[in-house]
Amino acid sequence: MMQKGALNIEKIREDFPILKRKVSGGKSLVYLDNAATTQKPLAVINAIHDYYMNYNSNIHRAVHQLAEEATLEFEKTREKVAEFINARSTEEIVFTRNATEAINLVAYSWGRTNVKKEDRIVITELEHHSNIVPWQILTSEKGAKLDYVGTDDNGYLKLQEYMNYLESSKKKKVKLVSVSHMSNVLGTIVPVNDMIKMSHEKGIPVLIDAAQSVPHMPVDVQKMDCDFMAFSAHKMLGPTGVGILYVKKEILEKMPPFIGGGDMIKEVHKYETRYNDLPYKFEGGTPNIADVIGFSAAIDYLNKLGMDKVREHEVELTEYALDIITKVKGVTLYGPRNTKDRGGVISFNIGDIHPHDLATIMNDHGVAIRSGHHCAQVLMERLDVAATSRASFYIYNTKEEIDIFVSALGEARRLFKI
Ligand code: C6P
Repeated sequence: MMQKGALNIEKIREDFPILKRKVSGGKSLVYLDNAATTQKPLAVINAIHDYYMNYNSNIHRAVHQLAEEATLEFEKTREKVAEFINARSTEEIVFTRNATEAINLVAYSWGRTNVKKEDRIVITELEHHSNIVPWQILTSEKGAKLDYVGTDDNGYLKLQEYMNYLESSKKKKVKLVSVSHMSNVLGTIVPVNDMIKMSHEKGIPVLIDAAQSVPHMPVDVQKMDCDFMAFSAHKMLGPTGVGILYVKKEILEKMPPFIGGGDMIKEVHKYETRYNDLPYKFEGGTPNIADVIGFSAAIDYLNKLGMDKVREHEVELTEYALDIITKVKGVTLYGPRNTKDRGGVISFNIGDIHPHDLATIMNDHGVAIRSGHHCAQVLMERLDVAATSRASFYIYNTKEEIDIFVSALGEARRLFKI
């Protein structure tokens, strides 16, 4: 279907072979689980195929032609990532396995050096487990404490609480703020620019979990001025197994290594090692070469569309979806209503239908949504629910697909007599 708005969806869909497949006994696939992972365009699949077919080799080591070609392509991705988020240099871009590992790297390396007994780390009730558990591990090891900024009933952060934590930072010794840019459950876009400014006024560094923002809107780390940022390639058309950690160079220079081994060293002697330059010091062992190279094609694809257009398309879809879902009897919606403050993620419950039952009925209609706690159990407790259903959109989704999704919701209501 030709969308009126920002992107040529019909053309985009041609690039995603998986969208042509049938599921659940011949139904067209309606893929609305993009916050979990996105589908991959042919360009990404082909780039990985090309690497294995034509220049498979380890990188940064040998001088033979294949190794040089692989190293070149791998490092090209780093340049593209730096450009995509406007980092000052490629030295600030560390490849990890995923956003989770990127946050753990900071907790392990920076955290273990800088966080001491009685110190505080400020996070929020919106966080994914990846931005909670590493800090729990660190604070329990160090005898430090975690503080949670609460959320109001509309899914916004309570900024006064945040300010209170910062105000009392002298007494409480806040060492780090770590916050999600966009909630994977509520869709809330957090005002990180203001929060970073406030935190920096107190000399406190900030980590941004951008797993749900970098794939969906323009993000500029220099404008934002965050100190650390983590995100995953697989949520932005790229392959699984590639995460990105951005760290300001002056901070990364002072961080001890995370994983010791090959490639992260300059010289190793019996009892001492000289570490490699940035960012290689943080990339011990053979990395995920094929998928980093595949990620390059994903960045090219998004750049061609334009991230402002990606955001515009998702706003249009979200507005459309919110408008009709609100009218479905028995629906409870979570998160901000105003699309200016939220991304293309819609969490909801219908009557007392268990989200897993609902997702199963959706599946019978070919509609893939996620149900459960979404790795955000602290937020589930705050919402006072065990689970929600969640539909999440991306560049290839259409209003027609949202109609199919909503009509399947109607079917579920009829089945459960709601
Ligand atoms: N959220 C979801 O369905 P990884 O798994 O490391 O690539 O990403 C972790 C992560 C971190 N922060 C946020 C805000 C996230 O949404 C995620 C991943 C997926 O919501 C899988 S649980």
